[in-house]
Amino acid sequence: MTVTRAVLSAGSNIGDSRGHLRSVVEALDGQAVAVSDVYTTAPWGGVDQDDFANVTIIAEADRTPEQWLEFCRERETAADRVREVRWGPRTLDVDVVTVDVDGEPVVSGDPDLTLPHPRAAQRAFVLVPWLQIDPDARLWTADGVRPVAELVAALPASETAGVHRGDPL
Ligand code: PH2
Ligand code: MG
Ligand code: MG
Repeated sequence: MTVTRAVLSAGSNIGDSRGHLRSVVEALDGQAVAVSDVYTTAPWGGVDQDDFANVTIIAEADRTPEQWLEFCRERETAADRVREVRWGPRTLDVDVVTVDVDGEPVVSGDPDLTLPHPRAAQRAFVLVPWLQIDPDARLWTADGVRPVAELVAALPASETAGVHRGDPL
């Protein structure tokens, strides 16, 4: 058995967003080690749409990276996710941000599961909630392993200004 540690980012801006986010934690069934509060976040990616509710989750289980992805896809399907506009509105999006195996980050260019998530370092809606639950978090980037706190500090104010901490899930 190999216990791996995954950082997952979940977002929703259609329907019962808190309920959709809660469904992810419930499905983890005790495998969630930490769950951030729910952040209200301005849409990232240039599509005009409602704000998102976002959480970042740290989970540990005997799952491979592919099995973490499968878990995410199952949760999206269970929330009646329809894939339409890229970066557009959705009932539930669950992304694998990082997976650590034996304390080392998995680095993969596989187009089905690129790890770490290729846009994580630019997304305040992923990093800010992650920092809340793990102030020492580090993220592998092409420039080396960087403290998430540094990555957040380096983001333009326009990115972080739209990210607002709300209540626990
Ligand atoms: N997800 C997207 C596109 N844009 N913006 C925010 N703030 N939060 C998201 O979860 C999000 C987004 C598609 O994955
Ligand atoms: Mg996404
Ligand atoms: Mg996704």
